[in-house]
Amino acid sequence: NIQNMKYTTHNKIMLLGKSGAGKSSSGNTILKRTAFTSDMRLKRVTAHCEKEVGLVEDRQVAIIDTPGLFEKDGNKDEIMREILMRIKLQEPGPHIFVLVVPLGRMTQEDHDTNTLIEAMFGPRVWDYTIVLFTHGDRLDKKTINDVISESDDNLCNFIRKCSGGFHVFNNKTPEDQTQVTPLMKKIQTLIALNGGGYYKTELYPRKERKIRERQESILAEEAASILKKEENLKTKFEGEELNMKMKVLWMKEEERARKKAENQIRNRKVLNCFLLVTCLLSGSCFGDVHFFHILYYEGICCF
Ligand SMILES: Nc1nc2c(ncn2[C@@H]2O[C@H](COP(=O)(O)OP(=O)(O)O)[C@@H](O)[C@H]2O)c(=O)[nH]1
Ligand SMILES: [Mg+2]
Repeated sequence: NIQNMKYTTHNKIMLLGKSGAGKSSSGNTILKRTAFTSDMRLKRVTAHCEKEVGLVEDRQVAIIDTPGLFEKDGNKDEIMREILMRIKLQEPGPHIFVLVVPLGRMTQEDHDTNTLIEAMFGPRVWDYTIVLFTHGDRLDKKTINDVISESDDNLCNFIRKCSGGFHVFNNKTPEDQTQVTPLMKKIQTLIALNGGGYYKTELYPRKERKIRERQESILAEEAASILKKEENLKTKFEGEELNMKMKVLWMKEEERARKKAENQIRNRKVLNCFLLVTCLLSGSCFGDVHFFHILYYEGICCF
């Protein structure tokens, strides 16, 4: 119950969007400090997901900054895997996705970014999404509503899909907290609309769901040995240091379990393809409904 209390007061927000959109800067504006590196010239743009916490209007908020989905020299699949892997099984997933988009016309790259996000998290992702426009300084004398009402159908249709609506930030004036307050209100409304829940395993696409379920079984099978490692840490450390060591232990165990789950699923797929081809070639199992049934329901069929 203590855990539940912690989770209900703690809002976890994941920033998504293409590189250079203003994710790190927006994270900094929300947290009122330079929590994430955002200077593009340093070439130290976000390569891994980073989590930072802070108090925003008396509410504990955790922000996860992610690598841009169109990072130069970045491998798209690797970035997607990095983002998915950072959403731990042992902690609740994000309550909200904030899709960061620089103000302007919707480009093909924006469209492709949205396709990637949906492929990664599944079609329900938009129920948990707020669009955050950056470069509010470009608005001049217009309001964001003026810009949206004048914009093309693509953008309007896309915003319509996102249950949290939209908001605008000028990250050049991060001290202006009057822009953060309405965003936090929109986030609270959307969290309420989703029943206070976070983005959970059931909402992911089939492949990711399978990996997560398998990963959970692996962790359950290995619970005794992980418990032993925890006990060992408890004899050596205490307080905050113990907490840190435990977190690192779980991070490593989860990553190991994920790799194992991915390998098991891949191997089973290969094996089943092999069995299927063998069967078809020998002609022995035509009409063997049971065999196809197993393949289909295991979700490992490759046709
Ligand atoms: N003028 C202006 N520049 C911004 C704004 N938000 C971000 N930037 C700049 O855009 C660049 C990319 O921002 P960054 O936060 O690193 O983008 P990320 O790759 O999505 O994390 C940086 O040089 C920022 O200073 C904004 O609202 N207005
Ligand atoms: Mg960044």
